[in-house]
Amino acid sequence: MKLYNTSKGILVESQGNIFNLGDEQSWDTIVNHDNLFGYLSAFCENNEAIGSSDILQDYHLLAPIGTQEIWASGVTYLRSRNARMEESKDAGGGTFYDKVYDAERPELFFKAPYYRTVGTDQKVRIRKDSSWNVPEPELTLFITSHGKIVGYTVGNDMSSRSIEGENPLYLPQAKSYDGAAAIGPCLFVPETVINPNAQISLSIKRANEEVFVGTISINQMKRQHTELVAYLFRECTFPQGCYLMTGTGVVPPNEFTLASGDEIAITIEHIGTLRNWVD
Ligand code: DO4
Ligand code: MG
Repeated sequence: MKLYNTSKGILVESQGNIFNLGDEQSWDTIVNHDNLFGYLSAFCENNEAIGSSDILQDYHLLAPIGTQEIWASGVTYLRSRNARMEESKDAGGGTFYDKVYDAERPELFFKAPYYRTVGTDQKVRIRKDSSWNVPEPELTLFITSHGKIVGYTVGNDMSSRSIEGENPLYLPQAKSYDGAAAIGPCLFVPETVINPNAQISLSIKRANEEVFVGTISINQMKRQHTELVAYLFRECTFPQGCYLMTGTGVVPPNEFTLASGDEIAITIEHIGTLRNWVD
């Protein structure tokens, strides 16, 4: 089942049909159900579909978010650990990233509030004071206020590698700025957990030519999703639930940096494609 936030209301896609959840409820109240799959299934059973999945093309999709915060975890894949060690070796980062990859406590950081987040087909940004920029394609969890993972979306953790590599203490500036987070195109709400063999793929095009492509399977992640959530919820409450990006396992080569106009497409099996352009 998939939940879409659109300019004309909130839609559910179930078995090839689209249902409209109406205007009475906000995104925040709809998604914060510990049994979101059961809640949406009951809605679809008791209401008429407004059409087949084809009608989605007539809607303008918004980011699947209300007032939730987006958090992120890092260095959860070996590829990310190696890339960070390399970029920050002059700042002594070699040992920081190695340690966090093996430590019991994961790296968690605040990524973005909803107003710094964009949806599919919108523009992401690179910082003007940054010379080395990449997208980070990440499976993103939706967690209810009780700490239950009930959905998944595709996330892009836009990052400045020059700022992060200069000094690990600059991480918040490398990661959090206007247009640094993208999520979408929908919230995927399965009956059980997402298939661990699901593939994440990243394609970057410049003037319609593919300049980078990479894939990783989510089962290559070092940590469990529940482990990340347990740490995040230790000392933080999230009245409307929250999003958590789970880290990247796809990193373009060091000589690559994003440019204005680049098209970034991130696809996660079962969820869909998040497509953004660099401003
Ligand atoms: O510590 C740096 C950020 C790591 C990150 O964002 C990732 O691994 O995805
Ligand atoms: Mg990341």
